[in-house]
This record gives sequence, C-alpha cells and structure tokens, in this order.
Amino acid sequence: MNLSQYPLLLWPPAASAIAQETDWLILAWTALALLLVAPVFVGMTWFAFHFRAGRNVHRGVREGRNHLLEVGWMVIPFVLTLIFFAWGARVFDEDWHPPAGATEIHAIGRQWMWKFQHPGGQSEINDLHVPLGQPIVISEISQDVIHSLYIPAMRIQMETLPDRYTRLWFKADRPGVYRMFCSEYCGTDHSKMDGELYVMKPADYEAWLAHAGTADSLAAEGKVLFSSYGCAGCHLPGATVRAPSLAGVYGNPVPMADGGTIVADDSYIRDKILDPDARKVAGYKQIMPSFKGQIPEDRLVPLIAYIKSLGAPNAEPNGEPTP
Ligand code: HEC
Ligand SMILES: [Cu+2]
Repeated sequence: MNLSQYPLLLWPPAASAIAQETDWLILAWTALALLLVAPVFVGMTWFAFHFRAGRNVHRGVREGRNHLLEVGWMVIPFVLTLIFFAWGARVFDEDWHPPAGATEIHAIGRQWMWKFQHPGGQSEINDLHVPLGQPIVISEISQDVIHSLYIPAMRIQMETLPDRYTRLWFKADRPGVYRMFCSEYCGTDHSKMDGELYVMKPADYEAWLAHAGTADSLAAEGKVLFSSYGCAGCHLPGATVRAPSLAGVYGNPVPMADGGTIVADDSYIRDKILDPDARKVAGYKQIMPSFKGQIPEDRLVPLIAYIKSLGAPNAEPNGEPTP
C-alpha cells in the first residue's frame, strides 16, 4: 500500500519500493513513540490529580518493590526500539548499496544548476530522464561549493561535494514527473536550483534517448578529450616518455611508490589527473602535469569513462568498451 495516496498525510508521492518502505518505517516509528510516551503522560496526569494539595492520601515511601514491573518497563521498550534499529539498518543498507547492473548517470552541481550526463553521451540541465524499473546510480560531484541532490519522491538525498564523488541510487516504480531540489544552502540562487525527474516507460525512455542522442558515448567523448588534453602523447604505447598504459587500470590495484596499493576507481583517476604528485605510482618517474583548473568536472566524467572502457592489462587502448 502506498501511503502517499492519502492526502491527509501530507507526504510527497512515493515512487519507489524503498520510498514506500521508508514511509512505513516513519509511520510505525511514530506510532511506537506515541505508544511509549502515552503511559508517561497518562501517569503524570493521574498522579497530579491523585496527589493534589489538600487531599488526604498516603504520601510516604511504599514498602516492597515490583521487580517484574521495573524490569518490564525497561526491557519491553528496549526490545521494541531495537526492532526499529534492525529495520532502519536494513533500509539504510539497501539505500547504500546499488544493485549490480545499475545504470550510472553523472550529476554535476554548480551555482546554480544541475548537469546530468548519461552513459550514451546525452546530457541535460536541471531535468533528468530515467527509465522505469531500472536501478539508477547517480554519481555526484560539485564544480564549486557543497550542494545536495534531494529527490523527495524517492526519499533519498546525497551531498554533492567538491573534490569527491558521492552517489545515491533508486529504482523508480511508477511513471511520472517528480521534483528534485538542492537541499544544501549554496548561495543567492539556491532556491532556483531545482529540477524535474521524468520517470518514463522503458520504450519512451529509449525514444527520448534517441531524440536527445549525441553522436558519441561518454567513453568516445573521453577518447577525444584524451587526445586534446595531451594525455595520449604520454600514455599511448609508442610515446617517447615512460608513462603507464592505462589499459586495464580501472578497477584494479595499483602499486604505489610509498609501498601500499590503491584500487583505481573514479576518485583515484580524478585525483591523479588533478593532483598527480599526491600519490605516486611505483616504478615511474612522476612527470605528469596537474590539470587542476584546466579540466572541468563535466569533462573529467567522460575522461574517466574512457579510461574505464579500456580493456584488460595487455589490450591496446582503443576506446572500444570491452564487454
Ligand atoms: C607528460 C606526460 C603525461 C601526461 C601529459 C599525462 N600523464 Fe598521466 N601519467 C604520467 C606518468 C609518468 C604517470 C605515472 C607516474 C605517477 O603517476 O606517479 C602517469 C599516471 C597516470 C595515471 C595513473 C596510472 C596508474 O597506473 O595508476 C592516470 C590515471 C593518468 N596518468 C591519467 C592521465 C590523463 C587522463 C591525462 C590527460 C588529462 C594524463 N594522464 C596526462 C605521465 C603523463
Ligand atoms: Cu546548490
């Protein structure tokens, strides 16, 4: 049952299974809180009345204790609230871990707009089109100050930080148009930093993608940038300088000059591009220049997508995503 269909509850529509479960969790928790607090207030009222001034009642210490009662009123609420801990932790865990095979969409926040980039290379401003029933991971980063992407219909929200990727995921289960907000005060036009989420039937979504389509996928776009920013000059096989091949780097552990290893994920590659001196790769002379201030976030996304698309360690970097 979808609680948000009852207008009295004043809740925004719930457009995913997690959103509905979140509503039930909140409702049940409120009910339990009332249940636990009610005896206290009833008791208080009764004592105030019963022991009011001037009334001839016994006011001394009562002999004998009721251990069962004392233990009971501690243990029962404790167990009841623990149930909610387990339930809440389960929903949180589900919210935190996107299922395998989710579609990754990139969101870049900046004063004062959202830019979304689809894997197929389509991008949109302040609007986001997603298919029904398909898990969507939104990887967020900010080009300036802290923002926060909030989608009430999915009951999710995640901070959009400068210099760090964060993510949220959802799986919409009812088509419609829902609102999105920036929920972190970010300057003069913060209140205008909102947008619309279009949840579409898969066929409509395909049609939308084709209509909005660009010639290139994100990875192909990244391949072009890889040449135009001069990365290819060092990193492609046959380059005169000694730089590691980027084929097969993504997702694998990289040995560091200081001993440890790091798994090359999006953040690692982004850090390497913007601040190559911070952590050096073992076995190479660090001659890579910093691209800080030169490559904006919405170009780092395709660059990383390109590096991600490069195949196994010995493959030639040719920009074709490996299946
Ligand atoms: C002047 C040559 C040069 C240029 C230009 C250059 N790099 Fe590098 N890059 C290197 C060297 C050398 C290393 C290894 C040394 C180190 O990181 O300590 C490296 C390391 C890296 C790594 C880490 C590789 C690993 O195995 O962990 C990534 C990712 C990377 N570069 C991406 C890029 C991208 C993207 C660009 C273009 C925006 C670029 N590089 C431009 C020379 C270069
Ligand atoms: Cu904002």
